[in-house]
Amino acid sequence: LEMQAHLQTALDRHELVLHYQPIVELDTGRSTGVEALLRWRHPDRGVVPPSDFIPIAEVTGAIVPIGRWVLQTACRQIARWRLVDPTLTMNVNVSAHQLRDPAFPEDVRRALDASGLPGAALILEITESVLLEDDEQTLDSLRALKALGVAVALDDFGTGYSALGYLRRFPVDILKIDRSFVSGGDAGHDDGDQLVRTIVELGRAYALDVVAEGIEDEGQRQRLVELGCSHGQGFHFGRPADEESFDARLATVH
Ligand code: G
Ligand code: G
Ligand code: MN
Ligand code: NA
Repeated sequence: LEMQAHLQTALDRHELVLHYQPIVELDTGRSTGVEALLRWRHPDRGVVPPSDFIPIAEVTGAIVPIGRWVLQTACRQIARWRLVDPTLTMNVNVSAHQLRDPAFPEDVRRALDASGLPGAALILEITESVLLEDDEQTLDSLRALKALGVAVALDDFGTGYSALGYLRRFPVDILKIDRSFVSGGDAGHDDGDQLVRTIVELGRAYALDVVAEGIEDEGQRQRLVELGCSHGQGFHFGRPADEESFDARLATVH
């Protein structure tokens, strides 16, 4: 309860920060963009991970102003990095609550406009469970986002129902293979490999990009390349870190 009250003021007190994790081309290691990951620098508890406070923010509705701040901040940041490499993209995680808000596509448009960005600079990550609710408002919002040129990625893909029908009904552009099949319990086993293969095939069939999450070592990178996966992220390429960290990475390759 104390955390709940605190969350309302966290934004005003500048306690929320975004960390960024590179997303790379698996064969060259070149960064194609970053995923923004929210952190709360709590005055007493230290850094609180989103899994500990996003669920609370969803219940209280604080996720709406927080989500707006995340979008604005992430857009401003990628606009700066695109001065160095104009092809870079920004992935932002979006919760079900945000997507059900009819004002959400307009929030996205405003954030893009404020930073002078084309929609193509932004990728929104949603989970399959959002689509399984099969809500008309969600479909409307996804269509409006598509009209802006914004791409949609299915996060943690492979852990839910993965009903193919949803891939046809909803405008989705990218599948992010859940890390449990990459470096988790199923990784390196036939099951994990077969699932990666299946998702890569699915990507080909539906013209979707595929990104592997949770790549932690060179062996996993090589295996994913063999399985036909083009892009990935994970501790092997870079942990989520503050903006200076990605500044430095860009400076060394440009
Ligand atoms: O960084 P970490 O592993 O703690 O992230 C845990 C989860 O929090 C991730 O699944 C991610 O989707 C979610 N998350 C991270 N940042 C944001 C954000 O800005 N908004 C929302 N809605 N979820 C986020
Ligand atoms: O659910 P989502 O995919 O948005 O969550 C991303 C989370 O995964 C981030 O919080 C990040 O800290 C974590 N993560 C990123 N790369 C790796 C990795 O290589 N290994 C593990 N175990 N976690 C990772
Ligand atoms: Mn994500
Ligand atoms: Na994930």
